[in-house]
This record gives sequence, C-alpha cells and structure tokens, in this order.
Amino acid sequence: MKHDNYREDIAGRADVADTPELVAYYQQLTALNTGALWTVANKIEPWQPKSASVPVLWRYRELREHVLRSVALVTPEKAGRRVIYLNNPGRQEVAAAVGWLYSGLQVMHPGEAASAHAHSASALRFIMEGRGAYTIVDGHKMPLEANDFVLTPNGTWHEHGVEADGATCIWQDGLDIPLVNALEAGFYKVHPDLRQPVTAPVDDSVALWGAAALRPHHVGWDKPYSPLFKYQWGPTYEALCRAAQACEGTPYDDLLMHYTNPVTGGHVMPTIGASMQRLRPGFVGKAHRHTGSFIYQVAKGEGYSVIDGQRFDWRERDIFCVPSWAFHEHVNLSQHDDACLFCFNDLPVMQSLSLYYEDALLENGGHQVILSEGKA
Ligand code: GTQ
Repeated sequence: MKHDNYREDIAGRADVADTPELVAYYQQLTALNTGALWTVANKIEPWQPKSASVPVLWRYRELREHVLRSVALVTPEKAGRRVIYLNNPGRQEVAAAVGWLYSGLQVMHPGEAASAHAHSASALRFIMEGRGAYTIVDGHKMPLEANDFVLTPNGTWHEHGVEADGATCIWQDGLDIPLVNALEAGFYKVHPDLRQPVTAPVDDSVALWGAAALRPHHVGWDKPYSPLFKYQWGPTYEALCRAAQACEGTPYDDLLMHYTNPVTGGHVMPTIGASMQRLRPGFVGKAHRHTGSFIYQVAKGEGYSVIDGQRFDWRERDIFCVPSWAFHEHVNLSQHDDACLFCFNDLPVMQSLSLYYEDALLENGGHQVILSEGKA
C-alpha cells in the first residue's frame, strides 16, 4: 500500500511519509473497516472542486443517424424508452452526461408512444425536430414543437408520443437520475394501465399559468415544482430579443433568462433549473467559472465555446457540457444573426445547499489560453 501520492508539502495539509511500521498499522486499520484520515485527507478535501467530468461536445450531425437507426432496432415497448444517452468519459459508471445530470436523445415515429410512468427523478425535454410530439403530465396534454421546453416533474405520471399524422420526432431528455441515485432515493413506477387518461383541456397549464406576469386568482398551487409545464420557443425568443433592446446583458452570457416557476419566481423544479440565453451577433464572451453542472443545446446559430482551455465549435442542435468549476466562455461567430443556447443545470441544488460559488477569469483580458482547437 502506497500513500505517498497523497502527500502535500504545505503546512496544514497531510504529509506523512510511509514507514514499515505505519504501513503495517494501516493494514490493521483496514481490517477493522477504518483508515487513517491523513492517508486520504488531501484527496477528499481538495483545495477547490475537481470535476471527474470532462467537457464534451456531442455533434448532432454525427449523432442523428445513429439515433434514427434505433427505430429499426428496438420498439419503445421493448426498450421502455428508445433513447441514446450522452455518456461523459469521466462519468460512465453513473451514466451521467456531466456531474450528476443525465441526458439522452429520444426518437419516436408517428403513432408511437412510450408507456406512462413516474419516478422520483425530475425530468425535462427540449424538442429538437419533427412534428406532432406531445407529452402528458398528470392528465395535462401538451403538443410540442421545436425548441419548446417541457417539464415532467418528480412524482408525476408522464408519457410521450407522436401523433399518427406527425413526423418522426427527436428530443433531448434531461434528468437528475445520477443525483437521485447518489442520494439513494430512486423510485420508479409503471402506470397500471400503461396509459393515462387526458383529464384536463389540452395546454391548460399554458392557458392558466403561461401569461407573462399574471397569476390566476382562483387557482392555488403548493407543489414543489412549477404549475407551468410547457415553455414555448416563440414567446421565449421574443422576450430575449425585447430584453436585449432594453439592457446590455452580462460579459459572460450576454442575455440570459431563467425559466421560472410563475408562483415563486424560482427555478422550475427542486433539483433542475433551465435557461435560454441569446448571444447577440458578434458577441465575444469573457470567461468565468462556477460550481454546478451545465448541459447546453444550441437552439439557434453558430459559434464556439472555450471550456477548460478547449475550443468547441458548435452549430444548431449540438449539445455540450460544462463541468463544475471549469472556466468557459461563449462566442457567436455570426456578425448578422443571433445565437441561442438552451441550458439545464443543477443550480437549484447548488444554491439551496449554499454550494454555489462563482469566479471570473482576470488574466489575459478575461479570455482563456486555447490549448486545443475543436473541429469546425
Ligand atoms: O421519459 O422519464 O431518457 O425515465 C431516461 C429515463 C427519459 C423519461 C430518459 C427516463 C426518461
């Protein structure tokens, strides 16, 4: 057993050299299901967060054909859900796309549906392409179009499908499965009838809760997630464009808006937050870093992001992740068109546990030195 790897020659840190006597002692401790803290202290208390995840760009033009191929290979009935999941090389053992977040691309043909189920994980979908997609959440049915964002909160019965007269749909799923499993709180139920009845008027959640800055007087809501389940692309993009006329945005994100629970103004779900940001034409962002794990999908435009010194060039529908505490900066490569980035993250967890920290890069004019170039 060698512990010298964990030595740090700094006052206040563990720095104990192995001796035959100590090594024998460590073995005795191991046999009693114990250990000497100083052999692990520097590892378990890093100076700052050290993410096991690596930055990854998933290019849609590379993935799309493989996602479509799964339609011929498995049925939604057999697979449960026909999804190709995003597997971060540093997080394979927990099937995470980054940190404690899961993500995957789900495909469905017209007339197909996945069985209704419920779980203690929180979930969301962001529609990428197709026509006729819908989600039903606790009896509330919502038709979905490209760039629409829909919640299937923890504990709700939910199912997804594509109408018979629609076109093949692909959407991105986002869930906190790895977090819920890390906390050993994962439950899963299949609906007894495999389908749930639609019990409310179609799109009633948008009709009731989706009017900007207006709250219905006669309807209460005390669930821990947003009563608005669907956030449509049209009004979201319009809000970003209007806000861009009224203010500057930030040097890191230009104009970023969080999707909110209209009752509280807070995040949409207890463990997952989401945002849409607009990078104006020619925007060159500065670098910052913060705790939390972030998964982006390019909803519009072309550009690149430098993440932990690596440049990743992205286009519409590409997905990339920013691990906790990794410096990142975003650039819109077009001088004429804006670019929009959808993002979901574990900010509600970081903030509610007082673990959110943020730091701007000050050197080099606020830009990272690019250590490796991504492919265009
Ligand atoms: O539809 O809730 O991609 O439970 C993975 C697990 C989607 C879902 C996934 C899930 C779901």
